[in-house]
Amino acid sequence: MKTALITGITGQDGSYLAEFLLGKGYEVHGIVRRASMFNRSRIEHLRADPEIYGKRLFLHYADLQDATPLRRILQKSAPDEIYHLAGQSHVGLSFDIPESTVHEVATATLSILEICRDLPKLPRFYHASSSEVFGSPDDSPQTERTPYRPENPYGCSKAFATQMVRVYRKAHGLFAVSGIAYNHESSRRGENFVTKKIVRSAAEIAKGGSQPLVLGNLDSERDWGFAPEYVEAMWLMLQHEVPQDLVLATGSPCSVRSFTKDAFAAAGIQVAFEGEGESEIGRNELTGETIVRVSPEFFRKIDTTRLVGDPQAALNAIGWRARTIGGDVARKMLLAEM
Ligand code: G4F
Repeated sequence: MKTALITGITGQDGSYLAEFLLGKGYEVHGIVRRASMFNRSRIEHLRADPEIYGKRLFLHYADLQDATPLRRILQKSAPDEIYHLAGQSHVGLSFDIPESTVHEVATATLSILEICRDLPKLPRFYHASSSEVFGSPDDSPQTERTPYRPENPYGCSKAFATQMVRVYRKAHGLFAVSGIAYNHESSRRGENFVTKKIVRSAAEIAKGGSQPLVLGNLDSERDWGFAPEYVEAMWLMLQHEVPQDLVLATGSPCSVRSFTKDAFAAAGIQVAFEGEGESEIGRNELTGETIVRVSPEFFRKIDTTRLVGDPQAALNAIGWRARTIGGDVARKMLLAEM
């Protein structure tokens, strides 16, 4: 039986990855941050299963910034594979809390790499990097060779961590890789990400709610995939014979406006957009009621308007391709929300 350790096991990706690895027969260790309120809803079904919890799934308390408990947990659990997914992941918020973003995303990754280097059995290490390392790139789609030019504190932290993974791979011989993942969503997505916000509002309005959905930049385009498919790519990257950083993307851009239309359509509501910029609104085609508004509150200080990744290298190296893309993600999320 292989042993895996997941940082960020209570998050969207961590919870899907835990299910995936348990399904493959792994013993899974997860690191959770202590808080006065439990925030483990995404893994509660695993914790409640007496055949799994305490037998093949173990949770350990540690803060990413405390190297000593992290070292102890890694020494004790002696994982074959580490999936490092934890850290502040909201791009907009990173402008307001840049220092803690850097500590959680950049410095914590370095600390774990340092601990790994000293372990008697070197684990394979997956780092959850992000398309945000590219900033506003000149190339489209972006590939593994696109230069890093991050434009927000989150992207800068991910760029540092991604480069460090490369340093530890080359200088210390660690099997350490970064998945440069584009947006991947699901019903387990946090509520302050735009896709979840859209499907939640579409479901509420479809059930008779009257509060309009208030969004920021509708023209922004992202490469939206489906999270459960991305955790399989993470695992495949660690099974590969050579360590290699890979872009994990669908290859298809989709605007916030288009995602919104698809989500509402799946709820049986056709939205017609009119106006421009901050005065743009979306009306219910049938009733004429305003159901989408734009507010400067949700615009970012700097926002990449178009991010789309080239999935070819991942297909060639690990045989992975995203199957659920853009509008299909909106439909799946809407159904789950309803
Ligand atoms: O859903 P978002 O907040 O995701 P974002 O910023 O692209 O980041 C996500 O994907 C990255 C991978 O590419 C991850 F690294 C990162 O951790 C995270 O998972 O925003 C998507 C787009 C942005 O352009 C944003 O400006 O939607 C635009 N947007 C428009 N209105 C909005 C809103 N974003 C949010 N969160 N809320 C809005 O009301």
